[in-house]
Amino acid sequence: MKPRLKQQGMTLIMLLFIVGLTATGYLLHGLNPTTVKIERNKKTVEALAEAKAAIVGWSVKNDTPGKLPCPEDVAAIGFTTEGQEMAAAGNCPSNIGRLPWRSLGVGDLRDGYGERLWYVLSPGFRVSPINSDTPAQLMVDGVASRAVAIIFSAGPIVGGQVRPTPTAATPPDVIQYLDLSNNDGDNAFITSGASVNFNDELLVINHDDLFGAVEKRVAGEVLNCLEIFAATNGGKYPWASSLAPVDYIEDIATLTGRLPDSPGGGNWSGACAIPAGGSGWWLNWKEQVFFSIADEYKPTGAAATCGSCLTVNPPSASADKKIVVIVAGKAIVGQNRAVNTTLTSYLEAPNSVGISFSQQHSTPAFNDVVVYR
Ligand SMILES: [Ca+2]
Ligand SMILES: [Ca+2]
Repeated sequence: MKPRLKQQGMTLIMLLFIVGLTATGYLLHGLNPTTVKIERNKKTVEALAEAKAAIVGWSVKNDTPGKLPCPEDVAAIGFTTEGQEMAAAGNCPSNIGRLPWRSLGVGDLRDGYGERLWYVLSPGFRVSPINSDTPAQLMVDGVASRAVAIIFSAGPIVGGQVRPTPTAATPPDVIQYLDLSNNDGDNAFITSGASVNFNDELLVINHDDLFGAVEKRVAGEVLNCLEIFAATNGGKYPWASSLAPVDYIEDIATLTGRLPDSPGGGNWSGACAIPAGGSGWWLNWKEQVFFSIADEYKPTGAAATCGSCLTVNPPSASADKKIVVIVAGKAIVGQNRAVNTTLTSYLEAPNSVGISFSQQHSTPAFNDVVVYR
């Protein structure tokens, strides 16, 4: 090889070496501990959010709206049914355990450390009555009634934790995953602690997260039942049951009140979600749901034109609504549900007057869920 060519060859090798070093540098930079931690945290945050949406969705679609699933059935670990919830007609054998990912339809959901998520539900969300006034009983960081459920990412081991591969015979022990007072079996949880013995990440499902969605479903089911009734009754709706007494009997000439158990003297349609005789899941809700019909669409009305119907403002000042359905939401400050014979115990102005109505975002001072046609 000529000296010049040899020199060029060496230069090329040096160049490749430098390029290689630079590339390795980028790779090392890509895997630096901070970046890895950010990626792990991102995956954990996404998994927690997906689990939360799935739990709320499960409750909304349940035959008993507002009910929460039990944790994982540990007897199914290692079997094709792994990830299903504990079977329980009423209360769960345990309120804390791993997320029942299969029952929730989210796949084998893992946090940023490859661990399955954990989950705890509040007492009171398995056995009727379950409705807007069912209180959240989980305390978080000393705040009472903070959560109806909590989802946890356990993170890697801390302190003296040991995690053998879980099996049905040796199910995962909460003490080996959740930390400090999060694993002591009571209803109080914490979101932080000294890093040498605490690394749990928590996502809370609060009362509004759950019931904001559940109440919309209930309102929709009721409106659907009333629409089905009208479709087979000349476009006209049933009379309401007056506020007092609370008997769910249709009262002639009553335009605003609760739903009667026997509209028009019969049952709600089999195509509608309210069971015959006003029973089943509806028992949990019927005291908290009201409706109002426009005079034109009462049983003795003409059902011809909405010249002067009901107003729901916002969204509109037009008196063009045939029917309004309102789910009360939980009692707000000043409302006493023990007094169940007056609208003001349930609804906020102007809905509490029962003549004209308003649809608003939920706030501490207004939480009626209003739907209409
Ligand atoms: Ca932990
Ligand atoms: Ca209300």
